[in-house]
Amino acid sequence: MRSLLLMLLLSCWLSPLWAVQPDGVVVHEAYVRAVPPGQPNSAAFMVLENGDAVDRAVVAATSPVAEVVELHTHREEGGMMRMRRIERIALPAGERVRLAPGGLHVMLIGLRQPLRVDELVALELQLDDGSRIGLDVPVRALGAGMGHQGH
Ligand SMILES: [Cu+2]
Repeated sequence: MRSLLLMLLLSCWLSPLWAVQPDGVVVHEAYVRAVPPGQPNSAAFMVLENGDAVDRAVVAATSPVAEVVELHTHREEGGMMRMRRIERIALPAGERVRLAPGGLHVMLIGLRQPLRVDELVALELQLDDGSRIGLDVPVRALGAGMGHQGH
């Protein structure tokens, strides 16, 4: 009986510690845009959820399917939406950041192979704390009008 009481006390005392333990960064709804053969570039989109209690950022990405992988956003310049390379994608503590066509994306430049629908593309994200997130991202077709023009 005494040990049971002790266990109950311990679990009550420990649970707040578990609650603050970081969940880290979790990736949801990741996909890579399918492109016709011969098209040099594509992009990966996803929702990044920072379950951590501290701000994080994606600082780099790599993939075996592209010569170069960059972090990009879109900015309006002179009435035109243009892609710009950025150094990092900020992931504020406890928030979700959506990478989507027309906004933030992971740019795949110089594709080494065609990207066919339903194939999986290996993609690794590097965070500012040095940790890496390895993903197998499915290739999806984007609807008309969602085009992401190459450089
Ligand atoms: Cu881009």
